[in-house]
Amino acid sequence: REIAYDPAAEPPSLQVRAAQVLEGNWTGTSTVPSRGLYPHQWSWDSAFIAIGLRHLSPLRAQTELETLLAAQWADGRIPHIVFNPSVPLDAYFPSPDFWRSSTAGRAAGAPRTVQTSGIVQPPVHALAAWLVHLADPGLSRARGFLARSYPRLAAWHDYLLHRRDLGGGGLVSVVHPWEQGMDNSPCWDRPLSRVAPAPARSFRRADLDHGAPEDRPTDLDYGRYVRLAADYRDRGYADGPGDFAVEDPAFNALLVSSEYALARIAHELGARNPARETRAERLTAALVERLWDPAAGMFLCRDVRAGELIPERGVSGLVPLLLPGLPGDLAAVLVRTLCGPHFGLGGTTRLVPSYDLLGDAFDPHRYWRGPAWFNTSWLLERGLRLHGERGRADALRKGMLHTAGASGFAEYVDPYTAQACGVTGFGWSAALTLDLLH
Ligand code: 9YW
Repeated sequence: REIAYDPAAEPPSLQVRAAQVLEGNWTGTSTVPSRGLYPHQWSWDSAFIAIGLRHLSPLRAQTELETLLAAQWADGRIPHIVFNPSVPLDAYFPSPDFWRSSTAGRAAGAPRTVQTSGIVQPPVHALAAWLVHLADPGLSRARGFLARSYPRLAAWHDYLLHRRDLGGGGLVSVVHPWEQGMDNSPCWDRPLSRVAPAPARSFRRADLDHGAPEDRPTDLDYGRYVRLAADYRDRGYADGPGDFAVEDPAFNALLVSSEYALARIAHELGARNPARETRAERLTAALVERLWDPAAGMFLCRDVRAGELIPERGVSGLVPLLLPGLPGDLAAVLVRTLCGPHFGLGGTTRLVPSYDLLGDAFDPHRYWRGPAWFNTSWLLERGLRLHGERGRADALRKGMLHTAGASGFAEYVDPYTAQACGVTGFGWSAALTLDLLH
């Protein structure tokens, strides 16, 4: 008896499932992180998404970044959210009527035609643009993709380096936990404790319509996020000393990576700019000087207002492993910390937890207070590979691919059990899976 081949009986491959997530989250001009929870365009999500999308459609990946860059402010900042006008106002909080970019952000040069937030997110964009270009250089050249993106990316980096060096030591400060992208990391608890929260009744959280409250930030966290953002808005989004200013290792390391990428882009365009490489090296040196903590065996965040390092081990302090210019002895210590008891990689964990397994504030389910995320694991996989740790990089890659499929491309997972937390069908979880498969 012949057994008929029935393709429908075959479960779709991981690659096909990841592509389906990106297809479902595509709006025509960009990709939402999540249809329900995050129905607009987010800045660093789009950069990670473009890195995966380039394997499916280099054109869509270019478009993703171009849509984001089109919302850039005249002062150079790339906003952390670009709002989709067809999504109802109450679908996400804080909505455009909170940020009021086109009025409150007028002096800072907010665009008139699109509504955006007024804060920023980590600068992964030049790195993404370079990787997207490499996926199809012919198409990229024919469309002038790099030629059109380069001035915008350069202005973005200039904004960060000139307007955001609030500590005066050559590093960029974030002025809101949402800017760094790891919203409720225990690293922010101390600097945030100085911020008077906005009353809970003064706003309505839309995130709780989609996520379990015990997987999300608390109302007190949100009160402080709202206060900081409203104060910034009421100052016309002008940069200067505020209540919250933190130098973060991941944010600055991503800027260094993107500076190297920008140097390659300049070279490709025939506009060689050696100053860029020097800038990346200077930033790496400042990172080591200001944020390295030998006792912790990793980088820590600096509370600029208090003038001290914050004694909490967050995954952000491992991300500088990504840097080619990192002194070799520091890279070796970082790998030891990553694989030691605080992060457990290869021992108790298969993906990198967002926070110290042994820390007092550790919680395996609450957002950035312990769960493992795909973007940070992807960055560390690259870092391990760069520093010759091939076996560990391969194991992390394998753990990520397995977990991505088993969790339905979860937003984040319990670092011990890999149980899915937050939403599924999450944009960068699917995109970075695709990237690892190539
Ligand atoms: C928010 C979209 C964003 C990510 C952040 C993550 C979360 C909450 O979702 O932010 O309302 O912006 O912490 O890193 O970019 O996926």
